Amino acid sequence: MADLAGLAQTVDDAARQASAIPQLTESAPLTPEQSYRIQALSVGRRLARGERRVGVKMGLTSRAKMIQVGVSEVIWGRLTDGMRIADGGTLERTRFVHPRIEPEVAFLLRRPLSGELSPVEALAAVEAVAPAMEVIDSRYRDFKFSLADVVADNCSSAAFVIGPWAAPSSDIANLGMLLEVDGRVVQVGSSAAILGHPLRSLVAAARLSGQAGEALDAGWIVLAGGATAAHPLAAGMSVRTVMQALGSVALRVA
Ligand code: OOG
Ligand code: MG
Repeated sequence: MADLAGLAQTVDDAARQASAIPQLTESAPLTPEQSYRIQALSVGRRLARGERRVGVKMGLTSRAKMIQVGVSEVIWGRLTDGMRIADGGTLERTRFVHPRIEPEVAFLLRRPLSGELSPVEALAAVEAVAPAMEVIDSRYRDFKFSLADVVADNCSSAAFVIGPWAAPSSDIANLGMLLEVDGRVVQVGSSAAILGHPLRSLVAAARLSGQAGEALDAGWIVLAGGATAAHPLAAGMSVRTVMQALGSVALRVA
């Protein structure tokens, strides 16, 4: 019987100390259920330290992301307020192992969501949408992992930044986006890359989180998943995502 609490402490300590660890599955195989349990326990350690749960992140919802990390299954992780950076704010490079950044679409929920829904039903629970970026930082050496490892590591989530909120009536089906570093474009994409439509990612979030017994809550944020491959971060960089119709979101790396 795997020591799930011990493994949760291992990934949580690695994140806190910004030190890379070997993949958990190098020591013993993990089932998907066990890896999601480790994730829940490690985020539970954050909550016990005073962080507050603020939502869900979806992962590997675009082909670009699946190809970059070599895992092709939609995954989900848990967001806390401790991961949030203000728009235009600063990220301390030294707090992370090997951070990367990716453009995302964020949803803000006005009411709880859970179970099997149509995109139209999911949209009815959306208060607002925004351009966003996620900083991912696998705690595993060389940013390499299996499906079970990345899930246990809260799907590499490290930080996120949300731009200006817009009415959910905005058409988000196919929004062009640019990821810029110091004013230079490093990734180009479209929101259509996210499962064909970012609302499908919200539908998947409601289903998967519901299956885990955690309905998406009113006031929560759902990150729909990177629309392009992620870009490595280094100290001194200014990073911005510009999204058609929704505007831009930025951060600096100190
Ligand atoms: C896994 C997390 C994937 C996304 O947006 O697809 C993710 C990783 O790339 O390390 O956050
Ligand atoms: Mg992401």
